[in-house]
Amino acid sequence: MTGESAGLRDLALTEDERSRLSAVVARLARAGSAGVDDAAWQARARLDGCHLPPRLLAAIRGFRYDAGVDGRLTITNLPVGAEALPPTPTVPDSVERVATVPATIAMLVGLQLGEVIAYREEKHGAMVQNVVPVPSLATSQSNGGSVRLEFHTENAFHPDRPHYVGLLCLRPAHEDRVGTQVASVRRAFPLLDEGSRTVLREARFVTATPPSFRSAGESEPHPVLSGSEDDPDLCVDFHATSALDDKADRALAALRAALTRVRCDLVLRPGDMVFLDNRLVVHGRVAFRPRYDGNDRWLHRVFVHLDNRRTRGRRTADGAVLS
Ligand SMILES: O=C(O)CCC(=O)C(=O)O
Ligand SMILES: [Fe+2]
Repeated sequence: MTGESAGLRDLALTEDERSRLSAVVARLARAGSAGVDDAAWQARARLDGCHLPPRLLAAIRGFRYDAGVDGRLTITNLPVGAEALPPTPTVPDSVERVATVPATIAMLVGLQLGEVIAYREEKHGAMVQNVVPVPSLATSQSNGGSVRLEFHTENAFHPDRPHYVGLLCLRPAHEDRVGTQVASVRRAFPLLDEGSRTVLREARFVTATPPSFRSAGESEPHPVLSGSEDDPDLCVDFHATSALDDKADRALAALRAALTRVRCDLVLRPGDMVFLDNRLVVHGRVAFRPRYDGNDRWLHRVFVHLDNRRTRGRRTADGAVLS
């Protein structure tokens, strides 16, 4: 692993940088009001994003090269216009199709990291998705729930799961401590014994489709750790992944314990955006008590892929939605 020299892991925008970013957002808004799912809008945003503050572009580039030991990049002081937000949505599958200021920012930054993509089967294939508590989903293991959300690789069951997950905070939770929890395999791996490491590398696990996907199903048997011997990739969902035998089950429990030991709690504030490397970290969330009063916690989520060609066969008309 190349360590921290690869780039900034935490970037707080200065007031000048914030203004420069606002100017890019305003210019994009003047170009027309087509939504963030429109291919022409995305093409424009991809180019306009090249004018983001240089330090931000450098941090994104460094993160893409190597996501660091913690597998995440946090950007703060983004000009999301938190004072002018509508009430937090409370319905299932809510998305932001309009090029609002926060949706534009999530897209601009995501499009510099890679290609922003979505899944036809999830949240209507919208690029910018709302992470908000939903009354009918309160007890579900989904981002609309408010019970503790187990550590997971995003869309672990999916062969084309996102390389990165971006979460932009628009509105914080009522309770200050409500946070996304993140744990990096780069920190947890050294804590695993040799026996568990070996088992986790074998195709002795299956992962079910999450409730957010319209079609139910299960993956083929897969390993949880793959790639490099000493710096592996991780793919697991502690709610949806099951071991196919007892030994594999014990290895899964050891991994969960190791990830829990090294986890970090991130309390995102309005204007904070975190990108997680979905190959290196799992994420989850603490339980919280929503009020459904229009002032609940509200994040925008975007998924980012590298290598657009790899998924071309599953993207209609070379668009950004995977079937
Ligand atoms: O609410 C959060 O902080 C994370 C939820 C989540 O796992 C997701 O939206 O993918
Ligand atoms: Fe997630």
